[in-house]
This record gives sequence, C-alpha cells and structure tokens, in this order.
Amino acid sequence: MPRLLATQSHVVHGYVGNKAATFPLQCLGWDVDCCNTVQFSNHTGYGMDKVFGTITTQDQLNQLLSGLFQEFSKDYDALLSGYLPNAESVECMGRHYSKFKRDNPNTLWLMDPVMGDEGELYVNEDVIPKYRELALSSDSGVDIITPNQFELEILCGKKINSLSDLQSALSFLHESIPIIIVTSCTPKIFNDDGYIYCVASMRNEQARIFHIPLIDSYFTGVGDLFSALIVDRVFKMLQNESSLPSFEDQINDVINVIQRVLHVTKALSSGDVKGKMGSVKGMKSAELKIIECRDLYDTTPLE
Ligand code: PXL
Repeated sequence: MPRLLATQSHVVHGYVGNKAATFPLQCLGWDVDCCNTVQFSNHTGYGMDKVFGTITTQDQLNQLLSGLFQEFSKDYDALLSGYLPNAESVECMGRHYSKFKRDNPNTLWLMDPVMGDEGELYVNEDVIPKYRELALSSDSGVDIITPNQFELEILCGKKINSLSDLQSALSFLHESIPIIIVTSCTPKIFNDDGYIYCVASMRNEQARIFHIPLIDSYFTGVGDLFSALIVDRVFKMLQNESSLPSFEDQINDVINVIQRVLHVTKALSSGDVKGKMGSVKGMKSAELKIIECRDLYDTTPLE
C-alpha cells in the first residue's frame, strides 16, 4: 500500500483540506497520514467571524514533522501540502518537505499553494514570499503545483489577461517545477463565457486546455479534492508508465470525477445549493458530499 503524508487544514464540520483529501485517497488504496495545520470549526468561507478553533503553532508543526521524519524517514511515497495559515507554517512545512525530498528523491511532492480565490486571500498575506521561494527555487523539490489563476498570478507577480500571459507564467514556473496544473482560469482569457478552464502543463510539452462546464454555485474544498486525486493519478502513472492512460487522460479523468462529485453534491443537498461567501446556510448546503461519492474516485477499469 503506498503511503502519503498530507499537511493541510482540518475542519471539524465539513469537507475541505484533509477532510476532503483523506477519504478519497483511502478509497484509492493510500495509507494517509494527516498533519493538521489548523483545527477550525469549519472553513473560512462561512465568514471569519464564524470560524472557531486553533492554528498549529510553528513550534508544534516543527515537532510533528521532525518527529515523523525521524521515525519514518523513508516511508512516504508521496507528500501533499495544502492550506497553511501563515508564513511560519509554510516555511516549516517547506523546510521539512524539501529535506525529505533531498533524502528521498523518488517521493512525489504536490504543493497546492492555497492562498485564496477570485481576488480574496483566505490565509495571511505573509505566506506569499514563502510560497514564491518554494515555487521558484529548483532545489525545493516540488514536483507538481496546483494553483488557481489568482494564486498563479500571485506566484508570478503578474496579472494574466491573455493566453500569452498564461504561457509566460507557465514557462517562468517550469524553470523550477516539472508539472503545473492551473485548476481554474477565468473565461476571459479564452473568450468563451460558458466554461471555466483547467490548464495542465508538463515541462517541455505543449500545455493542455480542458473546458469545464460552469456550475452556478461556489463550492469550497474542490481544489483540495483535486490535488488529492491528481497526486494519486500522477504517482500511479509514473510507477506504471506503459499500461496507464496518458497525462492528458489522467487530468481529464480527474476533472470528470470532480464534475460528478459537484453534481451529486447539488442533487443530494436539501434545498438550493448556492454556496455564497459569508452565508452559513449557503455554505453548509454546498459542502462536498465526499462520503456519498465513495464509488466515484476509482475509475480504473475492472480486470
Ligand atoms: O479549500 C481551501 C481551504 C482549506 N482549508 C480551510 C479553508 C479553505 C478555504 O476556504 O478555509 C480551513
């Protein structure tokens, strides 16, 4: 059984961060170790005045990661990092993960630089230079990065208004990172309002663009589920090169799974699913139906 360490948020209620990633990864056959960077009552989209709980301090995170890596130092096949609330936690995760990668270069690290969406940050602003350091240094050891367009713009320090801006941003980041998946780009770049776009790019290959039909709601945790499913697919693709679908097919497959999860979430919610920032009722109805979707994650055909 492959083993994965996920360092990201824990919420008591709902499904973002480790709560969105762990169960699907377990369904896909992973032994998942979770290091929680915060323990919040619920995600921050409910409104900052409705989030209760604690942030794992730098000292606590440092103790957890150094202890883990001392005791199980060769054990992880994959590392996942997501929601980290401030500069100290990004720095601490980055230092430990980079050291682990130097000692275990075959381990796959997917770093989701979770900062915000649609122009709004949901972590401290001071994470920005720390994420830039990790994303722009070739020896940090990050293999895959999954920013949304807003996060990509922050990492590159430039707005993306056209396809050529997007291409330049990808080329800039590929100097340090082999696989970049931009999980959602605005339709503005592509001149077609009916879709959002996912752009997947492997270094030295033509980027692939995926059209995703819009669902009229705001779901939280989709990026966290996406990065979990991607790390699984890319890991299995690299392990088993010839017999599995191509990179493009793997991404397409993950996008299809996510679309199905969103449809099930909408269908099973009582009342209208209309996730809206700051609205408790709206956000609660848009919580991903992670458990109900248990049969959707593994799409490998039966032998
Ligand atoms: O999905 C990103 C995310 C993860 N963890 C927590 C969040 C959010 C987004 O709102 O609040 C705690």
